[in-house]
Amino acid sequence: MHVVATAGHVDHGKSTLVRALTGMEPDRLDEERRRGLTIQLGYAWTALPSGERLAFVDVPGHERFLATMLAGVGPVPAVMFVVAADEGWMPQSEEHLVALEALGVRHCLLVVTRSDLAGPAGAVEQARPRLDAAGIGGVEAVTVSGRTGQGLPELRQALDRLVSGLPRPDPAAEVRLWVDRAFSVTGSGTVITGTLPAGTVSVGDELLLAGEPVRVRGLESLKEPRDTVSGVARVAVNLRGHDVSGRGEALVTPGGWTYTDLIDVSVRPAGAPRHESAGLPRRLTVHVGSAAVAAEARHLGGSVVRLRLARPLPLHLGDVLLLRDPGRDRSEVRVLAGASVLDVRPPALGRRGAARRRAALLEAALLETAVPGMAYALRLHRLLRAVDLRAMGVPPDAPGTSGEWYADPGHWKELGRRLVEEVRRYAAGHPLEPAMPVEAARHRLGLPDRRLVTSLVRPPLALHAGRIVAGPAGLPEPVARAVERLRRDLAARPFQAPDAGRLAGLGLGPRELAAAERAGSLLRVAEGIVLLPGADVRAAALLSRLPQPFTVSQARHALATTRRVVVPLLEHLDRAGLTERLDEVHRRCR
Ligand SMILES: Nc1nc2c(ncn2[C@@H]2O[C@H](COP(=O)(O)OP(=O)(O)OP(=O)(O)O)[C@@H](O)[C@H]2O)c(=O)[nH]1
Ligand SMILES: [Mg+2]
Repeated sequence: MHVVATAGHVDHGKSTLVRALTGMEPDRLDEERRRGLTIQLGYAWTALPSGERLAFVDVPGHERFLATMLAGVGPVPAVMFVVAADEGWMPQSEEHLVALEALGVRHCLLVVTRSDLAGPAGAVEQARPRLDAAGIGGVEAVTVSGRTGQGLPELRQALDRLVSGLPRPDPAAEVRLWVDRAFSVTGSGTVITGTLPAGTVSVGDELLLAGEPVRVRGLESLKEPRDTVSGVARVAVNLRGHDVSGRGEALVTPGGWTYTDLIDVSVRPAGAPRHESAGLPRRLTVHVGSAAVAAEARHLGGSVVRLRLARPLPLHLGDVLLLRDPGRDRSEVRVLAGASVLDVRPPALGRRGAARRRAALLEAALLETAVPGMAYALRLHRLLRAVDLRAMGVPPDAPGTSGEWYADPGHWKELGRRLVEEVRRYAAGHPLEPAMPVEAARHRLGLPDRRLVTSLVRPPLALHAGRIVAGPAGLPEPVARAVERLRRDLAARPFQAPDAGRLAGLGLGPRELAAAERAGSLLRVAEGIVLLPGADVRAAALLSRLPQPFTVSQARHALATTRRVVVPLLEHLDRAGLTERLDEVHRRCR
């Protein structure tokens, strides 16, 4: 099924056409029929010659009902633009066009109606250049009369061509159903209706409405009960657990959207050149989907504007908004601009110049990466969890940098570099325990999760018992790796120095070991006997628990090692002044 909205000047014959095409009455209110004027959105549907079903959202043309028109068009991907042959292009034709331009609507059919009253040529001539200017150029034009029915078969064919060219929405997309009507039905709770642009809603689903959990009790599409409906579709949803709420709320997948009242957007003035130099007023109305929300605008720089919304809305990066001046003189076009969402979680702006820097960052990110995309989101936020990316509308499709965390590649590299620096600085400041606790490193780098720190540890850094040691700086990669392997052996058995065979196997000769020692990643107690830095202090601490004085053999047992290691180690401790040799066999700790 497909959904198409109408657009066009008041009284140009939109509802008459919808009625003629569907046999259904889009103007349901008595007042509408009495005044011959659409006030509320109207809904009607038909089957096209191809068999495809097409639903219309019929909008009012009167300028006073622009907000209603926007609520109808907002969630709909395609438009039937109606111009009366006898009147031609009129102010609300222009206003609706500017709105479509701002909303980025690209799929359109031009219908010149009331052709029983005048020839269509003039209207087509006026409309064409306007549509071209709004970026909806090259659309098909059809001439009809809603009164005589002339041209209606051709219009049906043209509608079939229009909908067959529409992009296929993803049935697995996150649901966001903007409510255009809500009412309570005695005995069965609340019913909301809307245009589902993509995704799937099923009976039993647990969704959020205005941020509150609700359960889908029943579903209808085009008045038929359904268990499940995928977009694009008109749907009526019977909800459990919510009071009737009005137009402009959205029924959404939990976790699928970011509820936010602060956004940074990129603004494209609509209907240029009229507004090119006008700038934006401070107070605006923001339209998205069927919502109309008051907002305060702050120009940050370039095309970037920060909007504070009067209430939070469920948004994604890349969402298209329409900005309207709520208080302008009626004679002016009141749609000011289209805007696309650049950030749904913008940071607070502090000192002078912060706004300009922020705008520059957003514009630079825009140049380098596509919005909305994961790379773009990470460029802005540097580190995000999978759940954050999903809520921003850029769900990850690959494993994270570190568990659920995703990092901007440039930022991650920089963090790795800074960690080496921090660990070296820490080691210099703590000669007796040079290994830096992971938590201290997390704090220094300002990271939100310890796991990020451990993922950053790679040669020349290494992890031992919750601490990070700085390994050889500038060692050739194979040597650094071999040293790292040794360090892992030693972490488990700190006084069992590797034997000559193991060292040879790892390709660590005297030169490599000397370099590793210089870099502070190994301790050489004698030629060919290497331990971890700090092993000597640790050995002395263990030996001090023995009855004093102690023998070489007692030391060997206490340190769980061999004579080959313990003799040179004790001599090293003597030299370091940690132990003192009393005679041929006895030593004591100092
Ligand atoms: N002669 C003639 N009259 C038409 C035709 N289409 C509509 N009308 C008349 O034009 C008037 C307005 O028609 P509507 O269909 O209500 O116009 P609309 O565009 O829906 O108006 P709004 O919803 O208020 O913007 C009505 O009196 C219709 O009978 C047509 O093709 N030929
Ligand atoms: Mg109408």
